[in-house]
Amino acid sequence: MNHPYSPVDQSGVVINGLDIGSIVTEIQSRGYAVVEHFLKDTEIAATRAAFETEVPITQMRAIGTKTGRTWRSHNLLAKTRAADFIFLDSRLRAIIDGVIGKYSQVNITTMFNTLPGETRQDLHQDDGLWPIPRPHPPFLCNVLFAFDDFTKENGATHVVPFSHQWTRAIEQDVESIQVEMPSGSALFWEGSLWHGGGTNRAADEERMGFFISHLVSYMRPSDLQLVSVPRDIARKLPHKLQRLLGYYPFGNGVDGLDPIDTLHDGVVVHPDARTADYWRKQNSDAEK
Ligand SMILES: O=C(O)CCC(=O)C(=O)O
Repeated sequence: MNHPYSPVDQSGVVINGLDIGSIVTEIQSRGYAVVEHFLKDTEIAATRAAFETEVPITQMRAIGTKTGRTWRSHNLLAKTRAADFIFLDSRLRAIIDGVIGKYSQVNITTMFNTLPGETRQDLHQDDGLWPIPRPHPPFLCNVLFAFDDFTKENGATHVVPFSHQWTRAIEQDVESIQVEMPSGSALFWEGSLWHGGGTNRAADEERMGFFISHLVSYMRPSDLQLVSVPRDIARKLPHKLQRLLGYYPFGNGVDGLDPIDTLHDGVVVHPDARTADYWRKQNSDAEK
């Protein structure tokens, strides 16, 4: 019998006309799969409007670029309710279940907007954050929704097919392909796949995407310390013991903040983050 936390066999499963089993097989074998028309135009428009007005953005630099021309906003589930329906979409859930198991958890939520002039990201592996020797079972499954058309011109994501099975260190000069896809498409990949955003050479086209990373449920304490120890107790513990409970800055922490600061002040949105209109004005002032 399969372990309850293992990937679910989705062969033959079809949801709303989408062949989930084939997509899972494609992700497992090639490392990625594209589903066009995953989101409707109306859904994209509504979510984009919320991302533009409700979601404070930090100008965090993309991996391997120093231009400041990628806007990023993490911690979206704390910032807007506009995308909840996407997380809960039964097709999305079934694909993730098929790749990493049905008790997965949200790892990262990011809205990003790659502006004209952004340079190419380094190829990277999203599961490289964990020092786990390769090959290993898949433990991350990620999806990137295209809000704008992704084209070679505006920097469509580079992927290296089959690289999720490779055990060697990433080579930046390896041949890659750019995944061009129309707005509303979903690009899924297994966390070991070598990939990265491309150069945005377009004169005036932004490339907005919405990224959700899923992690297996079992990479966490069996007694969930962060929830089990009430915060008013945790706040009074020695610093080292707070770290041991899980209040440590791993990855992006809490919107780029140290979780131990959030434990004390409750702040979950980076104080430098501003909504898109602020950054648009900054950019246009800088161009004058
Ligand atoms: O820009 C893209 O298409 C991919 C983004 C990405 O992989 C990242 O920011 O880590």
